Amino acid sequence: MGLWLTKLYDALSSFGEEDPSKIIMLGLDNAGKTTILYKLKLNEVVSSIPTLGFNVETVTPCKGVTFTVWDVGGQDRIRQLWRHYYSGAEGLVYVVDSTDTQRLSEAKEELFGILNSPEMPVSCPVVIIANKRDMPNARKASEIIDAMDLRTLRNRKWHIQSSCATTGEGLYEAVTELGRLVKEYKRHQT
Ligand SMILES: Nc1nc2c(ncn2[C@@H]2O[C@H](COP(=O)(O)OP(=O)(O)OP(=O)(O)O)[C@@H](O)[C@H]2O)c(=O)[nH]1
Ligand SMILES: [Mg+2]
Repeated sequence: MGLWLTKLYDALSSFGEEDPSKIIMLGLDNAGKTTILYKLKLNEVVSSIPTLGFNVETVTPCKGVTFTVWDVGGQDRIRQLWRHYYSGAEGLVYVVDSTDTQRLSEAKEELFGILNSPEMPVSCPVVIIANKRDMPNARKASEIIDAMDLRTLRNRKWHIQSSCATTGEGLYEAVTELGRLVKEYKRHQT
């Protein structure tokens, strides 16, 4: 009986576990992508230098949610490499520095460029992270929605969450919502 119960428990615990979902994390340079990745992975703030290539890590931020996250450098001259990562993406995390008001329109152009790219899977969901909310001059999520015309996003589910990557505030909410949207997206793919 004990063994039978153990087997049943094992079967139930693995129920619903699937392969990690492929998540690409993009956004302008200095937005906080690498800080977010390692806060999720290690719960530590790594002293990051600008990413010239990419970092890839598998993270399980909450039970039943496992992502393989591709964090690709956002400097202007290397943004042309982004499209090589789109294929098979099941979710996009787009990180915005909510204090960098001068570049919100550039951040918007790049986001719409990604979503209109033929290599980007149609209807793959997007979570926009409005990062650096700890700074006094940070714009609120509602202001970012307006400044980046996010309400004009069509044919895909999106969600915005403000965060502070260095303390981790808002990240759990962001990945929980991402997990939900990705699951829904994958269900419709099959
Ligand atoms: N105050 C504050 N600083 C942050 C936050 N998140 C990241 N930073 C800082 O912002 C700087 C850039 O962070 P990165 O994670 O390297 O940015 P990135 O988006 O990976 O940049 P690229 O690799 O160049 O594309 C670093 O000095 C971080 O410590 C935050 O939430 N609040
Ligand atoms: Mg980086």
